[in-house]
Amino acid sequence: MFYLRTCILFLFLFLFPFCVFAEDGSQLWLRFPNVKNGISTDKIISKGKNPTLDIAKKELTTYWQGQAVELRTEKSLKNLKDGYTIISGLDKIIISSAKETGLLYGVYHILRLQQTQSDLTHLNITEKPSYDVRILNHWDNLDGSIERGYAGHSLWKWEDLPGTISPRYEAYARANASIGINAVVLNNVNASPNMLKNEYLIKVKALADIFRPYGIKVYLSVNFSSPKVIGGLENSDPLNKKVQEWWKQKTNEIYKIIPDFGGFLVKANSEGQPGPQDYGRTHADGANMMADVLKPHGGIVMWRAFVYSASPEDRAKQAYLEFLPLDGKFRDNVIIQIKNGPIDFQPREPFNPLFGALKKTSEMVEFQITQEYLGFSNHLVFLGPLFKETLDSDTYAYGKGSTVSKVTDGTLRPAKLTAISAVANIGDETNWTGNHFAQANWYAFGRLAWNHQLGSDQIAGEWIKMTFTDDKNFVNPVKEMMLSSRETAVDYMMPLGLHHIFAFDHHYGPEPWGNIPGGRPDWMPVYYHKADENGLGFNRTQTGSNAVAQYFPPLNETYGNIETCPENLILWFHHVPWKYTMKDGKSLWDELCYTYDKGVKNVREYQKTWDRMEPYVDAERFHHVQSRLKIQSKDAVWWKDACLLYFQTYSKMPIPYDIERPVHELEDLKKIKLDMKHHN
Ligand code: BDP
Repeated sequence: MFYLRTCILFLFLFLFPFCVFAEDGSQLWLRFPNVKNGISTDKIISKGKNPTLDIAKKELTTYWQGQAVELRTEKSLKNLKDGYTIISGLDKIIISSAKETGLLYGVYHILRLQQTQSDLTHLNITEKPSYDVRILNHWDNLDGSIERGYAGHSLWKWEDLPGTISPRYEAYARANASIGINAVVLNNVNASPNMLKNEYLIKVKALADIFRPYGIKVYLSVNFSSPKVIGGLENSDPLNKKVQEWWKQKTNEIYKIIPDFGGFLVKANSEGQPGPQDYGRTHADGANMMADVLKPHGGIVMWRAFVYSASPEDRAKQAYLEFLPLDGKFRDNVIIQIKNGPIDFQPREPFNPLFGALKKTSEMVEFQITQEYLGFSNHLVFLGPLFKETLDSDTYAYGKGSTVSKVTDGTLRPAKLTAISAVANIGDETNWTGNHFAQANWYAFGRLAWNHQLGSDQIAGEWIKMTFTDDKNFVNPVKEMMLSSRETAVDYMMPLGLHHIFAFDHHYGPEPWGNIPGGRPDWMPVYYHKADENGLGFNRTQTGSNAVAQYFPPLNETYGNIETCPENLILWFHHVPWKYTMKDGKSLWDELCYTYDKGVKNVREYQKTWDRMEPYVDAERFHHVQSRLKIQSKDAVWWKDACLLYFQTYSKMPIPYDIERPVHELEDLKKIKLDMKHHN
């Protein structure tokens, strides 16, 4: 009996805490591992009652261990939007904001300072967000699948809503609020018209109600053909009065159900989606029709510039060619949502030349957090440096210093509303993102959307300390690994400006030989790398497609001249002879070999680094990451062998002897067909 009781006591005392704090990644960066409780309620000074304030207070009483905190709403701080100030008083910290949401953000700020062991004395902080709308785009379908999702099924359980509310909805909202994300598109840009049916709007309302206290507004992707498909109209022509009326009624209905609804995201006339061009109308006709009905409610239209057709024109040029003539024709509540690069979320692209080119139209960046082209959730790739690279790129649109961030955040071209978006990597897996390290990409997007001046180094550091430990023996090597990981992925996948040479359809793994007879040329890798016996790369200079002309001077010259083109983009802009001498004196072919090899070697180093981290990490996450790194390592070799052996059939040059020899046969690699159909 005694024995039994001891056992039960043992189980309770020792195992219970582990059950409660299972290190399964579900707590993201909000773990607060050493905090038992926060301050008592009498140490929180605040007037008024409001659900957002209640959350802020609860976070403080659960996790904040410092001084008393005063939460002040100050109308005079309106210019900070939903930003805030944090000031150390004599015996308390004062957080002030014009909005309750700002106070909540301020609370997360001090919690972050606490968890990252930052100095908490003499605080004098002023934070103003870089963008007004900081939005995640979920590519979630109504059947629970996620387009390009690698972390399980959709978080939104449409069948159970609105009756059953998963606790993860609130956990999701809280995670977003903790990094300043204040908006979400719930459904796939390849949108089902059914999304707008009343039965779904009621489900959307249930989510909006949960998100609201966390400062998050809900938006929807809409299918341009909705009036015809679910409204029973003859067509969906934006100039048809009945169509306009349909959208008006539908929009009114939405706002009746969700009074603070954010607006629509639209993928039109792109990859088979319907759009205004089906009726001989322009993108502006389509976008404005929606903007007009949203306007009275304060809603916006995010109209995507990701458009291209199977035309002979270089795909990299098409969005610019379509949208430039429409500059100034859009309503002021339309924002053109532009992917960071001109093709499609590749490991490295130059920035999209539309940034800064539209002078009278609002523009916003679209990033992809989900790693469609970066090894899914198997590869450890920290995207902070990729996001920064685009945001810091100088477009020269208004002279030197016209970075993508400054042409989109209202600095150089005042905009009524500024926004930034990214395709989410979140699913219903316990750790949210499949790979524990992929959580860092969600985190990084949120932090940069809030403040695009932050460095990747700082963001990675914060995330590591909050997610794992602040032990510098862990933080330093892991940070180094994260910061180099994007370049490493570029190196073993598509170095020197190579792009779009991955496997067809699912996009996992290499397929540089890809060239399906009768298939759309612009979906084939050979269209993009143009390997032949002379060399490699896409000639986008004046003697080629002249895509360089879409960039402002001096960039058009810099990119257009093989001598001045940055080498990390050289094959994007030039068809380069195999024996061309690169800056380090190597031939292009040798450079390619060494770069692929470097990529592989770095992943092997990451494995070693991670194994050395075992003492600092819980076993659960340690083994999970370890197993993913093994996959990444194998994949890196696969990429290297596939690309080098294939390109070698053109270069006819030897692989330098001091790099690892291929371990595969090209013919075997060509036979690999992964069963990973993606659902459209
Ligand atoms: C491509 C994806 C496709 C998306 C499309 C888009 O492969 O699944 O629908 O982007 O952004 O990269 O619309």
